[in-house]
This record gives sequence, C-alpha cells and structure tokens, in this order.
Amino acid sequence: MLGKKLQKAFNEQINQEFSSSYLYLSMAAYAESMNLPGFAHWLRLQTAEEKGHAMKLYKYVVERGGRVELQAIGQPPVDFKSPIALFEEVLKHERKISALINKLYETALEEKDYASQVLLHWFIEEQVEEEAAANEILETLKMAGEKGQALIMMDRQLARRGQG
Ligand code: OFO
Repeated sequence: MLGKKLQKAFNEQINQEFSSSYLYLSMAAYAESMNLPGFAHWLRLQTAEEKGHAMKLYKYVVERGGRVELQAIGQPPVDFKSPIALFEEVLKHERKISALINKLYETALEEKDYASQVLLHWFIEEQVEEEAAANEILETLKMAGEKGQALIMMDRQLARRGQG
C-alpha cells in the first residue's frame, strides 16, 4: 500500500508528465506553423512519450492500492522565438523534471518505500537520456545555425526519430 505522502507526490508527478506532454504538443504546433515538419514530428513523439510516463506512474499508483487524482494543467506557452529558443526550453524543462524526479526519489527513501525506489530508477535513467537528447539537438543547432540549408538538414534529421 502506497503511503499518503508518496501518493500525493506521485499524483503531482503524474500532473507534471501530462503538463510536459501538453507543453511539447504546443511546441509541435509552433513548429508546424513555422513549416518545420521534422521538428513537429520529433515534438509529437515527445508528447506521446510524456503521456507514456504519466500512464506508467498512473498504473503504478493503482497497483500499489493508491488513488490517482488528476490535477489541472495550465496553458503552455504558444510562441517561441526561434528553433534554438525552443530547444533551450526543452532542455530547461527536462532539467526541471529531473530535479522533480530526484525529489520524489528522496521522498521514497525517507518513506523507506523500496518498490517506489525501484520504479524511480527507471525514471532517473530516462531523464539522463532525455536531457542528453535535448542537449545534442540544441548544440547541433547552435553549431550549424538555424537558418536556410542548416535548418532544413536539421528538420530532416528530426523527421527520422522513431525510425530506428
Ligand atoms: Fe521528458 O521525461 Fe517525462 O517528463
């Protein structure tokens, strides 16, 4: 049985994951409006991943006999200054999520809840990947530039996400 403190913390994290999903969908919509279908594709897949994270937590809370309580999701930003500014936001957001996951892990340690610790190992590893992926794209954009041919090449590269 999940303790009350952890149940509250997991419910907050479920909200964070759905909020992340919504944020990336808003970013995808921005990319569509900029005629960057590859960026939009990458961001839509990210939206689906975040929903997957939320549902992994949802399923876990239910399995542990806890009660899932969904919370409100705020309006995400609509506009971004540029593709670089957008990926700076992605990286900043993923770092924020990593800090929240670490805090959740600390609570699981304090509560001596070993099952939650095991589940959160997956999320801690996932965050390493998420930050690395965002950072790589951001650094490439900074290096190659976000105009003309360089941007078209980057768009094509991001369009390949999910193709193995
Ligand atoms: Fe982006 O990893 Fe979940 O939030």
